[in-house]
Amino acid sequence: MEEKAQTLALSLHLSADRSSKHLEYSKWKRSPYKHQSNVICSFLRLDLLPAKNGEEVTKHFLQELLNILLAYISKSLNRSSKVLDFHHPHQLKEGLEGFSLELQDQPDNLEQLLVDCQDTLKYGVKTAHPCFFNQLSTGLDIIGLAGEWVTSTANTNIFTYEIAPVFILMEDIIFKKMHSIIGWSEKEGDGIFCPGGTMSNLYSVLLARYHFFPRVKTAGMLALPPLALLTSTHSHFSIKKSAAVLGIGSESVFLVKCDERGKMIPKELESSIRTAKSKGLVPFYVNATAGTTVYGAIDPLNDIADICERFGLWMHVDAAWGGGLLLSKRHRMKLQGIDRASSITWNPHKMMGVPLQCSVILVQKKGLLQECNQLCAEYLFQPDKHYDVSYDTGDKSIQCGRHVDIFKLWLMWKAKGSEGFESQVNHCLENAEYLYYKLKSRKDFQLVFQSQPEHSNVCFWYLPTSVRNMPPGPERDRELHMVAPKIKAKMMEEGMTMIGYQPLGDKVNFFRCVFSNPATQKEDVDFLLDEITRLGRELYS
Ligand code: ABU
Repeated sequence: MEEKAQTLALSLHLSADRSSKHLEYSKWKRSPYKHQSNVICSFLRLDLLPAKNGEEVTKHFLQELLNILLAYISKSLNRSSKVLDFHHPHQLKEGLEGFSLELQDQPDNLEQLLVDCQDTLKYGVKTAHPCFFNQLSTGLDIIGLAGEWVTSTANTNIFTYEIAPVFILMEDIIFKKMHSIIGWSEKEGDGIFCPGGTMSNLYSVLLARYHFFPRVKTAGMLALPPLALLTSTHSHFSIKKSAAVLGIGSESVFLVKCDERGKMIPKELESSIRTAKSKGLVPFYVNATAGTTVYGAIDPLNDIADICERFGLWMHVDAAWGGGLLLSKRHRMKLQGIDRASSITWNPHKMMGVPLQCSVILVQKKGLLQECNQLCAEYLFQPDKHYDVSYDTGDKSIQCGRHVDIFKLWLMWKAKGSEGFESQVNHCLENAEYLYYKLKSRKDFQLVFQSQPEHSNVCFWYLPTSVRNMPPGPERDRELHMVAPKIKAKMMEEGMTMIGYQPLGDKVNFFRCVFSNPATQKEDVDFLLDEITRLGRELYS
């Protein structure tokens, strides 16, 4: 509460008489007492622009908001502050220290709105914190944040050049850059920004299906034979989801076996293709993953491309997570063969640290996105406009309205150059290597697989002494399965760090640590291990 009072010391205060507010505000601005928090001003949303003389109040309100945001950012990066202040859903619903989620008929004043903004951040999770390891998207790039602010201020849609001229050209520039990084020729390549990797993967299935069966767009499912898709057992669930959404059916997705590191086995792919055919299905699409969600495994792209070529199949590469590695001379070799893909998902909001959300689907065949999705709505895409309407790119999308996700990426690229992204990626993988070698040397931890990770995912178990002393077998597995959830629960209650866990295949619950935050240093990795050990000892002593 004290913190709130300090941050809001200069903020707006409520008065009963709304008609005198502007006068009151200008008097308050000139007042020698303006730094005292007991000066009463009363302002509501209607006093902000576009209200007459609303500039001052608007400026003051936004400056106060900026102070709140700056305080939050500093706190997020302060290692001695918590990553989260956890409360159960019922506690937040009931309201905490005056923070209420309920909505009333009467408007709240601007001071209350500022307090609400502050509380929303307070009870959220500081994903920029150097000890937040829970998700693939972490960190907070200040230039990216500035980009998002500019984007929100511009508040435009990105379907036509006429309302988003600069953003549309920026998209074009970034797509060309990404195509050249992938290794596609200048004549090839297209793309569209999507709301997340799942949507990018959905596009890939949609495009592949249209490429082979263009009648599907108008005739629907009647134009299709029974189809089959192939993807690895470690791949993202969005491939199955896409099959379900597109009416192909999740049962038509064949899950191809992986090796112990989570990489698709090419021979198994071939055999799954033959199995699908023998069942009367028509395989048309293979998803290869460059950076699986849990292990960070990269499928053998060239081998998969050979098989796709031989069977005449569409090859998609889900590089939502791994795409960022292409920016590093040290690591890009791991994605050799990606240039042979027909389509690629790449999430700059993951490894490249662009603020959420920023995801693309890149397509090798120019024009396919447009052909597949265009419906030529006459109120948006008039062909007789006075400019080159090929820049009205919105009809490539399955959406109509789209958030502008390009600007923050473009601005970050300007600020860092490709070299800045490269060192960011290298730094994250160095952290992963550091953790890997630390774990290798410890008896109270066990790596899920022994070889060095290809990406920045490091998967491991914490072994309490009681578990360490048990012989391998189902009883030990049962015990070990409970360790990560118990530690995670206590970790969240205490709030100093955050890491994810999951079971996978025949492996019981294990921790997955991922690095994508440039703010994370080796001391944070040490802290994570110390915390897990401390919490583990407390729970299992
Ligand atoms: N598949 C999207 C994000 C997954 C993760 O952050 O763990």
